[in-house]
Amino acid sequence: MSASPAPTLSPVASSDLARHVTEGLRRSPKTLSSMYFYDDAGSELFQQIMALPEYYPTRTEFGLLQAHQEAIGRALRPADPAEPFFLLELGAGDGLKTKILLRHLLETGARFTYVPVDISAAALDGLVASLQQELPALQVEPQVSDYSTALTLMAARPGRKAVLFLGSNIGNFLPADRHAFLQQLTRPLSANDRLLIGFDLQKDPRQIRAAYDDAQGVTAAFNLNLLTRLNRELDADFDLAAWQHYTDYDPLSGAVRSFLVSTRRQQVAFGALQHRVEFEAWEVIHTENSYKFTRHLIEQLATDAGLQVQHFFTDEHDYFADVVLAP
Ligand code: AVJ
Repeated sequence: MSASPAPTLSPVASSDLARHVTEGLRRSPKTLSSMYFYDDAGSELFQQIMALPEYYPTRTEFGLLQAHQEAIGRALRPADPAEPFFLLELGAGDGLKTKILLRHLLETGARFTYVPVDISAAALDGLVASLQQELPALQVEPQVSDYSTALTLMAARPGRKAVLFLGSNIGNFLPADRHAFLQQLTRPLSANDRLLIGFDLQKDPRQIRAAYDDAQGVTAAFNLNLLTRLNRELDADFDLAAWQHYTDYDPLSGAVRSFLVSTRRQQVAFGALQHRVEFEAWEVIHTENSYKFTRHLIEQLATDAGLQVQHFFTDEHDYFADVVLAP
């Protein structure tokens, strides 16, 4: 439903792909960032992932926003209806989940401006067009920039800002980076502002693992598409037949980790980088982290970032949480 997350406050421009790959494949273990999954083909595959029977997060968060729209709307909007009100969304994607809240706020007479933020102008164009169709009364100010710039610009304007970061995109950060991200996010905000963050919760480990290793192989194709992208954009010669998707879930750390596994010893040439990379048989490239949270971890994270948990909304199975935070 909602597409491409940019798991950093200042996403690296695509021209920096070469530098990122050079650096990441020199490391041990070799690493590539999940933010490069989302080229056109990758974004299309992510749309398919969200519709998979095993991939519960999107439809769970959708249902939970629907069930709690009134309470969430009340928690986000200013008490004084005359106060300017900006709803910022970081990584809005197709906005399917956000439309629930937007529609509800419009129907209850809230006056506000929706500010979807994305580094991709194309992604925002699509969203704005669909909003004009479906919610013609909505005031939209799309913002093509990194998250940090958008927040700083908006902070200078008077009124309540409610910042949405849905879909458990926060799970892509390593714990230390997650803390830094939240601190940067919070710095430009004032005590009158609010955050609404989506967290996927820890649950049956088998259910979590299945969500990242679906029977139809769509998630595998999504992970492997990164190599297709490197073949195209960096003139690499990855033989896709010699690579496998592998994912595991560690219930102790709450981390789902995804890997691309080299099934044989091989060399890969990067035409654009003028160098080769060696892979041992069964060596892996670590491509993604998708952390799962507990209520306790979320409260700890909030405290560490100087935030207060105001509301903790969950679905009936406690699969997912949308949390309202205040500085
Ligand atoms: C969009 C980052 C929340 O980690 O669950 C889905 C991406 N990766 N299947 C996630 C993803 C593999 C997704 N996020």
